[in-house]
Amino acid sequence: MLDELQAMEREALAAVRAAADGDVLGAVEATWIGRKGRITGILRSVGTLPAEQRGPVGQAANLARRAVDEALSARRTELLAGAEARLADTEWVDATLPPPAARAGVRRTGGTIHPITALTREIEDVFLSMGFDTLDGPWVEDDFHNFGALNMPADHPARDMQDTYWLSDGNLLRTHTSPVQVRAMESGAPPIRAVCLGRVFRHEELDATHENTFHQIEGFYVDRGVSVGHMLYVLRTLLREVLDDDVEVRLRPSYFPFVEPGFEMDVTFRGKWMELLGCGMVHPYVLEQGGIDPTVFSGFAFGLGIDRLVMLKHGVEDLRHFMDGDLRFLRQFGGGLEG
Ligand code: FA5
Repeated sequence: MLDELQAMEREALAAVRAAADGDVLGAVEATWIGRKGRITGILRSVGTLPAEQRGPVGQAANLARRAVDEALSARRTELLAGAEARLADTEWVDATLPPPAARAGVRRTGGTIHPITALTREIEDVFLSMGFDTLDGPWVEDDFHNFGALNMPADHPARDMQDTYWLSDGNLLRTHTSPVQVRAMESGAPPIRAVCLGRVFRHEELDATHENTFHQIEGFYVDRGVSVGHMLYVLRTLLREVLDDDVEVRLRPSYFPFVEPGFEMDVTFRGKWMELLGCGMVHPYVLEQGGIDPTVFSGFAFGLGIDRLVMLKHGVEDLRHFMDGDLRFLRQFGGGLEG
């Protein structure tokens, strides 16, 4: 029996060495040390042997089993390394070569940063440098955050100023970024100094300065002793950083239910005034809705149309160009990704 085991071990090891791939190795394993393997069979039969043979045969069968197992693992590693080496030989690329189209004389272009994205990032940088946080808010809003908490209860006429896309579940696509003010006040205590930049949606009549999907930046600062002076400083800094010096601006009183007093800021564009933003001191009711005591704290807020600022910056006469996806138009803005 011991001789037979030795012969089996030799035969099994030769089969392992000769195996040329993983499938053959699997078959060799099954033949010799699998559940129904020949060496396994001997191990199972040890109990039926005469008592004096059990020890030596059991030990020899275990050793043979281990030797075959180790040889299988070593051969597997060897085959894998060989396969990887072959892959490296056949699939290598020279990453320093120009792409095939360029080699064939075809000019390939990469993408460009969209002008709205580029300005959004620029504005974020300006506010980060002034110590503001950037916040995000949901596009699908509820009535309370978009209107109610902003002092526009149901049936308030000011709701008509923002034609709303209502959803069948009673929620809506946010019509402005102002709900983020409320969310920020609900979740944090003053001082709160933050901006939110993002998409807003209105069921608008479209023209050169009105889109139905456009972008706003909401900025707000709530603390003790915040005044209109702070607001003007921040707005002036923003406009100075992103626009040319010669843009004329004017501030005029205006009405938004969520600020008191309220203003609008216009800029000159192509010889006419264009409304750029709404702003004012956060209404005491809104502070209360956000859980902030209006007898102790005050704040300013503003909401600016980013698309209109991009028009101004690049002298584009119609903001609808920005969203209609014409690559010939968008490529003019470069933005650093052109290939
Ligand atoms: C608001 O949306 C207020 N939430 C702004 C605000 C915030 C006021 C905080 C006070 C305090 P308004 O509807 O005016 O206000 O829009 C703000 C700016 O978004 C406008 O000045 C304009 O630049 C831009 N805007 C408004 N409607 C459109 C539109 N349809 N297309 C492109 N830009 C628009």
